Amino acid sequence: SAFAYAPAPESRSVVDIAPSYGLFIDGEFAEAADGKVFKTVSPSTEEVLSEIAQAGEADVDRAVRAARKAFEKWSALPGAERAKYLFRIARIIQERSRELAVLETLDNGKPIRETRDADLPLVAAHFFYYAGWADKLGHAGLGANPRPLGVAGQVIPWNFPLLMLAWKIAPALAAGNTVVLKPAETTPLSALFFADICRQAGLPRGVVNILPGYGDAGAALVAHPGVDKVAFTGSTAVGKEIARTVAGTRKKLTLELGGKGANIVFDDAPIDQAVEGIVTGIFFNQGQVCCAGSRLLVQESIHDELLDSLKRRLSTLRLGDPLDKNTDIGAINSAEQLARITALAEQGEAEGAERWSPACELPESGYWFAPTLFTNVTQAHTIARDEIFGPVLSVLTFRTPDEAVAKANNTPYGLSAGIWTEKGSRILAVAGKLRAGVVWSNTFNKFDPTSPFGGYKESGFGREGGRHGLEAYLDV
Ligand code: TXE
Repeated sequence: SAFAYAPAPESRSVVDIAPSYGLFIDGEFAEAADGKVFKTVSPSTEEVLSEIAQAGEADVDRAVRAARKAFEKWSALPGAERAKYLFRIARIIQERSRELAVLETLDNGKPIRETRDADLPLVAAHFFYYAGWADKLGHAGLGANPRPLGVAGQVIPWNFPLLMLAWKIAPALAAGNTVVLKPAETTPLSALFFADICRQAGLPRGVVNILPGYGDAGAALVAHPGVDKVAFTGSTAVGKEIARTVAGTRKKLTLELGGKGANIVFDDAPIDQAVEGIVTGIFFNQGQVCCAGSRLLVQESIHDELLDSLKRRLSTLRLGDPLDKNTDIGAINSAEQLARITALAEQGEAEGAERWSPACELPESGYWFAPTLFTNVTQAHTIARDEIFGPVLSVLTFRTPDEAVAKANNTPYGLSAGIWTEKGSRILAVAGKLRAGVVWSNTFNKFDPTSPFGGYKESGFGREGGRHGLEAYLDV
């Protein structure tokens, strides 16, 4: 990527993790008002990485007040001045990308190859991209004088901790809002390092506040009357709860929720390329991806050939130490997530689908799940309907393009889909009928800050990324 900054991280020693961290409020690290702390562990070893101050209601209140105060000055700055800070943050992220990639891998469990080659370059790219918009808001096609909303309360998940932070903070600041962000309880570290980067960049105090904590802190932030805009990425259940809280207030809301993406392979697709795309679609980040291609829809006539190739490819995947740059499959983020995946896979078996995994040894400590395929899956099976959020692929078949479209759309979700075919006309025809926020063709899980991302149906509403991502943070 053009945004990569010579990163070659494989050693833990490039990152210095302190034994404890505070909340980041009004430019200072501070203990929680009630003194509560929690531990963050490395999912690949269960080693405690650090002890983190745990935000409660009083801390949320203090952070929102700090953000309100900062909003007066931040929103009044010329866009070009805000851009300077965002460009500075983007450059520091590049300079510290080795350290941040190792940190993210330790706290999340995902392979260093991914944090190094995908997460970190994309994080920097988002800050560069939105820095470029800060002085051009009047030219975004949103009207002559778009205005920031105020204080944004942002709650993010653990699957792409720093990237989800970038998706939320970069457009918010570019548009002139200030931010209170709550990272997920299992992955608070990269957000706290980001707080340090804000200080390094000289960002005025109170513009960004980081509150590690649990769902109760997220709920308090969403409900706080001093918050003007709520942005959430996470489970559909919590998203619905947040929508209920926000209903009847003046707050604006964007939600990015779950998915059950279909990867559709037609009989004329180049099989080897499709196999790579299927693997990327469901095993990238151990399948803990909202837009994962978790349902494979394969045209009946090539089912056996494709499955043979796929199984051969899965047998070459390397599972293990996420800091090893040869690792393909890292650890599952938490014991809770592992239990969820395990239960759904067991249900798949109980309902009669055929389970297969390549021979692979799981490490003794940490949270691990072998890459898993289910064949003989029908649309009635739970594993064909529920988001598993793990390295588990459900294989279904179809005969005609119309049947493929009907099956792909037969889900309450609508976040992503993939099409594999040599026929350009078929790509256009099928893509036009899919109810999904992103449709990839002959590739999967490709991201770019210039492209809007978001869901149809129960996958949420609003878009993040691109010019459309600005709209969520502006009154026009
Ligand atoms: O999500 P939660 P969990 C899906 C995926 C996964 C399932 C559960 O299917 O298996 O959700 O994951 C905060 N008010 N996705 O339990 O609880 C929480 O502290 C406000 C899809 O981890 O939604 C964390 O910061 N905030 C997904 C964030 O919400 C609350 C990414 C997400 O946690 C809250 C993650 C509340 N009442 C999970 N309760 C995606 N779309 O990519 C919790 N939180």
